[in-house]
Parts: sequence; structure tokens; C-alpha cells
Amino acid sequence: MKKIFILVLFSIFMFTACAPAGEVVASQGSIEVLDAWARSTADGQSVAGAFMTIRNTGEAADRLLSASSDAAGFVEVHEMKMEAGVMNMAEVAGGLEVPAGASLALKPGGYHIMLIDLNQPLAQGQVITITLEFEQAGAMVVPVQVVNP
Ligand SMILES: [Cu+2]
Repeated sequence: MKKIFILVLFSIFMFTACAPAGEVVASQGSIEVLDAWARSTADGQSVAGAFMTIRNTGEAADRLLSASSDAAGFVEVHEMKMEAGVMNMAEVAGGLEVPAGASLALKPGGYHIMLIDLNQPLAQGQVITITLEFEQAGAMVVPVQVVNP
């Protein structure tokens, strides 16, 4: 019994240890992308959110202009907003600025990458790629881990 309990504790610890924690998954020019993940989907679900931290190590601001992925028909940069007491999301107009020396978190409830018209359901453990197009750093391919949070 005690052994099982320890095993359970160990698995929980391992899961925590494997959870994204400041891991750089792509970098180009002054832009680093950390902890990129997307939410797994149910059958018939045609959209999914992808999240990550974008860090600008440079001395000039950069801007995420657009995104694309071969996992989805099209991809938009979205923002969640409360409007008249209702949570809504909309495409960020004019791209998303990443100030010099700053990190920008794309996370549930805030900015996110929206995969629309998925080609197939996203399954936990799968890795998809999203190409981010930055004004300064150019196009960069980001591996995105699919998880079931
Ligand atoms: Cu969205």
C-alpha cells in the first residue's frame, strides 16, 4: 500500500517536473519562444488554442504579425476580452507587440494563437508546428506540444 502511495506521489512529481517551465523551444534573431503548448481537442472540435511565452532579448521592439500551421486551415492571433460581462475573443488588430527586453505570455484567458479549421483532432502527446511571422525576426517554426491540461 505504501509503495503504491509513493508511486502515485512520484508520478505527480514527474508530471510537474515535465510541465513546461521556461524551456526555449525555438529561437531566431532576438526572439525566443518558450513553453509552447496547445490544448487537445475532442472529435468534431474544429478549433484549438495554442499558448506560449515570447521573449524579446533584443534592444528593439518586435511584432508578431501572423501565424500559420499545417495542422489548421488558418491561424489567428487572438485576445480574450470581457465585453458587457461576456468573455469574447477577437483577432488582435495590427499584430502583437513584444517590447524590447520583455516577455509576453500567451495563456488561457488572454492572448493566444487560435488554430481554426483543424485538419484533424489534436491528440495529447502529439507535436504540431506553428510558424510565427515577426516583423523583425521573420518567420520562425515553433514545435508545439499537444497536452490535455
Ligand atoms: Cu481565440
